[in-house]
Amino acid sequence: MILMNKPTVVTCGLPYTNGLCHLGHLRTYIPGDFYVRYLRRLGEDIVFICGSDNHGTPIVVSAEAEGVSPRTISERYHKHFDEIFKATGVRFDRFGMTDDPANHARTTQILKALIEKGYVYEKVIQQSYCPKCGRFLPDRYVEGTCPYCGKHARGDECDQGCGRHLEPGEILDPVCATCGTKAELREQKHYYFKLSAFRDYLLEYLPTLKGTVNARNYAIGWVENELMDWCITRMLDWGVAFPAEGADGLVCYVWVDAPIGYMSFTEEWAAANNADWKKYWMEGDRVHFIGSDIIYHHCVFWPAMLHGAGYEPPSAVVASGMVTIDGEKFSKSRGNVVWTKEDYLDKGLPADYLRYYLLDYTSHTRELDFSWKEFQARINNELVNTFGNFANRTLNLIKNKLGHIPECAVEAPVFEEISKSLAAIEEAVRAFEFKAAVDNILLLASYGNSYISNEAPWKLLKTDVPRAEQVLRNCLQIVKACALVMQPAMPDFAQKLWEMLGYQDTVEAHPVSDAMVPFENTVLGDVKPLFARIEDAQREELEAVLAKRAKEAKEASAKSEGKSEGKKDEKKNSGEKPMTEEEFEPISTDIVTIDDVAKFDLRVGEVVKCEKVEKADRLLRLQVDIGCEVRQIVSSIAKEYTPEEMVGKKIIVIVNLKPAKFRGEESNGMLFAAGESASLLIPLRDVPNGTKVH
Ligand code: B3M
Ligand code: ZN
Repeated sequence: MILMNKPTVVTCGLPYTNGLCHLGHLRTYIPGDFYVRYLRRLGEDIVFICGSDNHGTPIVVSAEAEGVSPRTISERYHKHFDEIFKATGVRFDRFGMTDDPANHARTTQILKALIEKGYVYEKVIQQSYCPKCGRFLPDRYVEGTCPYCGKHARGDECDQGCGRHLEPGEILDPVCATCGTKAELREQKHYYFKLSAFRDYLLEYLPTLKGTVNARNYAIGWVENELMDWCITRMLDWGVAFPAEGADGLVCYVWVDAPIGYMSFTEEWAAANNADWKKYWMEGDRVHFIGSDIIYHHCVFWPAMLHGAGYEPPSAVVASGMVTIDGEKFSKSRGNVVWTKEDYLDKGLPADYLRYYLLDYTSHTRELDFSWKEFQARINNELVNTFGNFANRTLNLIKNKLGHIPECAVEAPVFEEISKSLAAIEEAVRAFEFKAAVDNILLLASYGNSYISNEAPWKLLKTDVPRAEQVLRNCLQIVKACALVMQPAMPDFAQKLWEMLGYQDTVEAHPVSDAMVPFENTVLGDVKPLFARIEDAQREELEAVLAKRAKEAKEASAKSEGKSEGKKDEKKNSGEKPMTEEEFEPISTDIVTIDDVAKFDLRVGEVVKCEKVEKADRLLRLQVDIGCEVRQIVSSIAKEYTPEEMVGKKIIVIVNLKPAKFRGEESNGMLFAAGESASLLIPLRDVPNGTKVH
């Protein structure tokens, strides 16, 4: 948890300018924006910074493909992201470009400082060179095999295997990504950053790094295991020129100047607002919101660079889990993507619904699944039925039935409840538990909803008007509190509610603590339903867009591969073909300890009997001998295995799992299987039933 009273700069990872914004991006930005908005309403001094990441080979490759300059393509996508952020209420104080002069200047200054302090050295390395294209092959220009895990890898990242950053020259069997020619190795001079010299520093610093635990643990594990020096130059003519004598033609690696953007954009903001950027970077706190695939860059490279150049390292790194769509990995090539503009905003859906979904679906570090069905259910059940219902019932009764604002004082238990909510929300926000924060906002509305239902002021109005007034007075205070605390999550709806409450100013101008100030207006504004339902027909239309895109992508890929779908699946299941980028599920950053693993009591068991479960075409009922007893386990592998083929198999089972029922059948344990073909985990050598797996 960060308790701030210092000036704080909050940043979000910089989107590359070679693609459109999709929901995966917003998983980081919306919680970042929520955090900033909430803390500002607690009175904190925060500057919120982001920008676009313009350098690096992917952008050069896209620009070449389109026949435009990398600057042109960068400006186009920069504008796109800027517009999306404005439309989704993600309000950066500065949204800069890494190719702008301020970033060139600050990157040059930092590199010069590192060179001067002896943290940079020259080295001649063997670099891939394409004899056909007649050029060196930095990063995305080369493909080959990852030297660590053997999977297909691209350029500077093993993106289909272990996820490691790869240094120039490390990739095995390199081929030119443009023309497919086998690459030659040629000598080239590069500059290296002595990352290895920062091992002790990082091991001391990282345990103090705040933010989400996935970021800290992942980085510590990395530094403890290996810390290699880092090649920080590339032979390209797009990027920040490397400021060493004799470094002609070399620019710095994109991961050097990209995070420096956080700093240079703060400088740009400060220059335009007569503020002091150093106050934020040297004295205050720096909080970085990122996706969990770039933890390494933010928790290892970046603090070492900052420290080496004489700046303060990040105070907190907040890493969000990845997004899946309908349970499947996000994939542009498979059409499994929801574009923020085309699929969401252009359909007239309120940005606040998406903000709510992304904040409240699950905790920040976990994988977030998006489906239109779940989206509809959450909006209708939680926002419309609970929040909206409570606010509208209260305001309608006062405006249309009572006819005036009750004048009695709010009862103490109501203020106690509001006060408890304020404390719980603040604690959750400061601990980066955004789901818990939004849950607590909803809980306040739900408390109000139960209160109004139980007290039934519409009945009291006929029997006991003073009591009805008291109840409605209490409800009105809760509605006011709800509007104040919901604003950072759903700014547009909060403002609407605020105006219904009769306020003329913005809700944002008020600290959240005003929730404890008695409602002061003498008249209400226009009262209208706060939230609109998502109807089934609309959901079906939205689903159809996704389905159509996936179908088209499938057809296009079948066509380009010239194979029938059947054949393709067969191959995929046979294990001959390496996984594609889309098939590979990212390694979880949700780190567990040995103690967590030790909780799983895994045993070797033998299937002694196996039958199909009636009326459940996916389920098999297995009797498994685990040494001391025969256990019944129900497993959804009926499509992959016949009962006959299961009998006699030795498998691995977890035996201390809480029993569960499937289609009325008790299952007392679970077996393990890999992939879509449900390849069973079996012991390689024969061991007695009941043998423990360590
Ligand atoms: N441009 C995008 C990514 O890898 C990359 C982030 C830079 S943050 C300094 O997610
Ligand atoms: Zn790898």
